[in-house]
Amino acid sequence: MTNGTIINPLINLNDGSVMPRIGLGVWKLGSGAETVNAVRWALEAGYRLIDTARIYENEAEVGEGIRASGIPREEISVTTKLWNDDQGYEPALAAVDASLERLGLDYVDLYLIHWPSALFRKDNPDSPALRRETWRAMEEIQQSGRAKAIGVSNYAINHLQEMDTYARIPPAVNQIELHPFWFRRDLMEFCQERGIVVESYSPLARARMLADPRITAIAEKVGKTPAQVLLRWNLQHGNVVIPKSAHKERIEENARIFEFTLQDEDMRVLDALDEGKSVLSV
Ligand code: 1BO
Repeated sequence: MTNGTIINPLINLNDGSVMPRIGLGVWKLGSGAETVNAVRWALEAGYRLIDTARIYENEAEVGEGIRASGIPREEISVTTKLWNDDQGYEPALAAVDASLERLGLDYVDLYLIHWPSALFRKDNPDSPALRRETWRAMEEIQQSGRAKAIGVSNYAINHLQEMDTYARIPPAVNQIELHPFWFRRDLMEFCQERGIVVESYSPLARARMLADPRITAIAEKVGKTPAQVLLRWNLQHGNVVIPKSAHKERIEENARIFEFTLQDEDMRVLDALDEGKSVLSV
């Protein structure tokens, strides 16, 4: 697909639908004009995937940005996520309706369980039964057409294995923190072997890491920015990326990652940056 200023290829999901290889993530973008503008700029630049969540408190602004862009709804892939205190069958069904209402949309393209644990439920925060009940609701949400595809986020291998015991529909996507400083190759390959698309959030790690000399050296060699190199690394591992930015130029820069290739030796240098843990403070 060619839109705006970027070429934006699609990836096939295991349910027969597709999603763009790059999207705008709006985690930590503020409510109000910051998110509305970022969404509009991204869509004008050719992005066709916007990733939000109930907990980001900007679903309404995402909907506003989509409408302000003038781009037909059916050309845009919208993801939102169910927050931890909405886990469970009935709460999950109510949560998707509330998210759709805030977005001002009839359906989302992808609905995700944000975390495997109902972290804020004091009664039973890590309950396989609760995960099963939530997924039962997710399957109903997909069948009712309120979400075209369903998936999970922050699921580890054991959570995905557990799903084999109860899921009638497998997750289409596992959205996880993934970048060279937290490579998670085992989890990535486990998902890929099962046809679950890995969608990398925070693919640019932290700003200070963009200045790492091992990254800047590759960036200079290929004539791209460190951010473009990190995003390209993720793409070449087969993943979808959803970098966040509130800046128009940065949003456009982040999307120009389809017209160059990292050589195997550069990929190996980046693979070796793995520190084995999250670099974020959630
Ligand atoms: C708490 C939000 C993590 C990224 O979606």
